[in-house]
Amino acid sequence: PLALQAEVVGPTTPPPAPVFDAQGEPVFVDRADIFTYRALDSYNEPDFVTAFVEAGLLPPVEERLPAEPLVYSSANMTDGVGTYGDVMRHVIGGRPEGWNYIAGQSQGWGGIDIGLSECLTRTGPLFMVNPGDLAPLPNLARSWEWSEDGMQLVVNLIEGAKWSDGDPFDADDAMFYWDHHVMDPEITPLNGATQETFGAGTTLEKTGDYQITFTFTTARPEGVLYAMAYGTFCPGPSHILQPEHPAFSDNTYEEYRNAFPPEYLSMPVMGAWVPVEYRADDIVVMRRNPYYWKVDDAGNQLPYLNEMHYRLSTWADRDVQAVAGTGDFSNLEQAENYVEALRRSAEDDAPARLAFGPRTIGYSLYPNMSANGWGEPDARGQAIRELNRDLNFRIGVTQALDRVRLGESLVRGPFTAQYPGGLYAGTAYYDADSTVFYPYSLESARAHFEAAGLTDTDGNGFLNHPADVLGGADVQMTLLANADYQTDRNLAEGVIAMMEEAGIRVSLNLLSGNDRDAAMNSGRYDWMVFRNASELITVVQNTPQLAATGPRTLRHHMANDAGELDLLPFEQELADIVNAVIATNDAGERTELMKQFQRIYTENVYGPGLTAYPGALIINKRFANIPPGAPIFMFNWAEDNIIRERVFVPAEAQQDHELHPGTLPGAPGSDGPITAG
Ligand code: BQZ
Repeated sequence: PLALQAEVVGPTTPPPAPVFDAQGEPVFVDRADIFTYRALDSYNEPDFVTAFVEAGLLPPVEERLPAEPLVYSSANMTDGVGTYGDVMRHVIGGRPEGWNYIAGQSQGWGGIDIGLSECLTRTGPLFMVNPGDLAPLPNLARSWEWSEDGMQLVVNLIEGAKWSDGDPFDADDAMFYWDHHVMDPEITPLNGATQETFGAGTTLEKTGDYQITFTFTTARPEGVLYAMAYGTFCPGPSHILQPEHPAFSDNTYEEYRNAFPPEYLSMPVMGAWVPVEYRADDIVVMRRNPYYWKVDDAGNQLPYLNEMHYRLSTWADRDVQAVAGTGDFSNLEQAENYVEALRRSAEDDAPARLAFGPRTIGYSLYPNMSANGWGEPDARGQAIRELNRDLNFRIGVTQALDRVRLGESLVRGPFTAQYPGGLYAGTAYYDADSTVFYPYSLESARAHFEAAGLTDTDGNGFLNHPADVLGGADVQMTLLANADYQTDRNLAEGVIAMMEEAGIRVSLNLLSGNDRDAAMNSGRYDWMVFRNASELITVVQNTPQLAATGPRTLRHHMANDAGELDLLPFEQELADIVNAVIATNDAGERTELMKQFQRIYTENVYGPGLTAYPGALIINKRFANIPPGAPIFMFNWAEDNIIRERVFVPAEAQQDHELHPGTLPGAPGSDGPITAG
């Protein structure tokens, strides 16, 4: 043991990150400065939409809007009241599985589902809200009220709003989502809502045509307002979905999930644009929703943009096209593309604006922590999971990672920082003194592997299991990674090379985004490289996902088929801390709890960090009303943060990109967009 200790390099606090300042400050406001709900004297719509009204195909605009629509204040819009027309041309690397978001289907990401699925509250734009007023924005829920004892929350939905096909939106839509999706263990909506997302034991009831009421088991769990935001409380159109749901039909769950393939056009949505065209591996086109329930304070029905394109390409192509001006928008998030994107954007004739934000893009390496059958591992996989649960093994893994080299393999310069894992440096709840960092040291890694029982017994350069495990075979792990991103591949390859130097053989399991998500959610992996989500940035968004607070909340440790979780003592401690964070509304207490969380998380190498770096928003210069300082990722992605329904192109800058000018969505499931004539 003495000799071993001599080789061990002990933990420290994390090394300071290179300074990299964000290039744009948000204009901070209170939530009520952004919008209110109220009736205006009159409303406007694009002329071509009026033609539909005149042809008897649509009711007049004031009848399509709720009595009190959501009214954006032009004082909060960078460029003020907009004009109608033009298109935002997105390019994405994902592929739509279909439109059944609440049954778990992906629409291809890149802002499609964010735009289609309106949610009870909204958090993307909170990057610009004064810290003193920080709480979710109303959205489909226009107000809420806590009972005196805090055990209930009455939620008032907007009244008189309609789905894009004219069907009323009401409490039945919210209840269908809750009763037959959140509460149905056979279904997981996209983005993973489960019962625990809203607090274990929480119930929801319809208490009016436009009112629902939560009942909790703890007093005033304010985090539920964040759970009501994207992506965990975004109801689907019950009038279309319910007849296909297994509880109301002969369909299997699989048939229900797949009942609305991408070819099914004009799926009813509450979002600003409706899918009207789909060509596999080519494009999804959306047209304005004539029933959209938001307006500006001059009475113009939103959105300003008539059309949205989602070119089905690659994520890397999104950067290239946005910089070149053939696409309009990109979250610059793959660090390999930074130098070229920066160079071109700095030129005077660059078509697009590029602005870096805070360092909130980060990757971690997650061990599958379940040893009781989740994902049905074979004997080899089971042996790896038991190693994953050994702290010495995890310390060995983290100390085998040279994070400086990993970061530089993506991009040189001041972008990447060594990331120990857990909360990100520079975010509200981060505390450096509570963050444990195990420095890179191959000797130390080997010593820890040895302490975990691994030695190279056959002299082939790779460590072997002890004789009583798999007959003392070489340790052989697989690493799951998303094939759709160059950065995910590069990091995975870097990890594999570094593990090999430490004597651990790793093979790469690269899957396309949708397949990666399926493998991840069903626990079919040993380790995975994962781009982190908003809980590690904000703490308040997706809080239950910070630890195993329920059977299916923590990505790398979910329950087996019997619903059992085999949490280690430190995992239980983390779950208890996160539950305490959820239960308290005392800011000071939450800060203290999150320090404990960070210490236990990083000390135990729950998910070793790889690298963290800033992302940049690239938007074509013709667009107006882009709020300054919008981060590409914080409470949500920039597609939500910039409030696309308020974005417009000034008349003189408009271009000719509409593929279906003059049209509106047709009937649900029909052939495509229709004209008034
Ligand atoms: C942003 C985002 C909008 C999902 C997805 C994708 C999926 C994950 C994640 C990002 C893409 C873009 O991210 O990379 O910049 O446009 O869509 O949703 O990585 O595979 O499952 O969580 O949001």
